[in-house]
Amino acid sequence: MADKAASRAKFEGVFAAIREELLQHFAGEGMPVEAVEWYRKNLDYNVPGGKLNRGISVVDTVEILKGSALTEDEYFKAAVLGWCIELLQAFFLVSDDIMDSSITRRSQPCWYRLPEIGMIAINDSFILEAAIYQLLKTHFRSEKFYVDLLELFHETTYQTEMGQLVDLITAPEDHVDLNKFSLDRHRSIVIYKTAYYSFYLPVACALHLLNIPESYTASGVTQKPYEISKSILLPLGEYFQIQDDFLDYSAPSEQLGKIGTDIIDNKCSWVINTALLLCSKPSTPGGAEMRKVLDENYGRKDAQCEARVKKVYETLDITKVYGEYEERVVGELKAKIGGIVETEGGLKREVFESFLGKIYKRSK
Ligand code: GPP
Ligand code: MG
Ligand code: MG
Ligand code: MG
Repeated sequence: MADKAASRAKFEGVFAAIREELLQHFAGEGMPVEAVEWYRKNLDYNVPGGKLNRGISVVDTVEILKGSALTEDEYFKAAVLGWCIELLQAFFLVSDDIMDSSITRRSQPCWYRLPEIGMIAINDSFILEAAIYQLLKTHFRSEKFYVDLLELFHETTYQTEMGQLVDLITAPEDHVDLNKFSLDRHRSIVIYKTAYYSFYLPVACALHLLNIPESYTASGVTQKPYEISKSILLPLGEYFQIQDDFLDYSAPSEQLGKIGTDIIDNKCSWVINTALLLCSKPSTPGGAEMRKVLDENYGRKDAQCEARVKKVYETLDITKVYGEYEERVVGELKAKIGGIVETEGGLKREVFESFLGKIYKRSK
């Protein structure tokens, strides 16, 4: 496989073609030039500037599973699906930043924060979502897996919205109650709001593109590739969102490209849940006092309150606890991946090793 920078550059090259295709169709509907330019700016500002892990994963997974170089057409189709996932992500992030009152994203102001954009960002996020189905129709309408792709994108969107709902109602702006939080609640939030679309979706897209069925028998073994992928990718996605939560607290914003808002936003993050658990342990010196500090300062729109919460996190050495969690979960994931039975034309362990390699010890 090409090196990382080269594979990113090739994938980015496809974006230009996709953008022109979307804009041409939009202009073809008779939209005024002003609207075409608005749409162009929406796409350029919100779609290509991230890590592109999700989109590139579709291409990587198709390459690994095929086991030989892709034809130009195979590459292009995989890349279109990859960009559909990046469009889905852009739709989520533009709207998530409004809901989370975030300030910056990908080292630039959030789209809704631009004075000329404001709440038009809500409609812009809808258009980013609609672009997915426009692309799927243009490129996959005649494939027998077309309906599978439509259902996959619709279901994944719904799952993410379910997770977002639970994330938001667990973090009301005007009523802080840390008793509502738990690591179980956290798990259900993150599996739904992050893991399905970030991890299962790219692999499921690749499996459909390669016409791999839901279930088949090879060498006398019944294989369920989608189910097996899910059983590894959902816990992997949980680990990824725990990293996101930890970095929200610990990483400098210049490195992260976004300013953490979880403490101020009263979020049910892995960090606060871990802190609450540690405070409740009789073996933690000063646990009850620290719990009181958390109760009085978490979720307040005040930088000093935020600093007090961070001080408790430091005293509890959350960074060390996170490091231990990371080693434990990576060991468990490696064991799960090692248990995959590889068969001709089916899943390969390398698909999952590649995902794990991309996120292990990430710092942004
Ligand atoms: C990430 O949560 C979750 C999403 C981006 C899904 C949003 C879903 C919608 C239906 C809008 P986060 O708020 O922790 O992400 P970040 O830290 O990047 O803001
Ligand atoms: Mg957010
Ligand atoms: Mg959010
Ligand atoms: Mg976050």
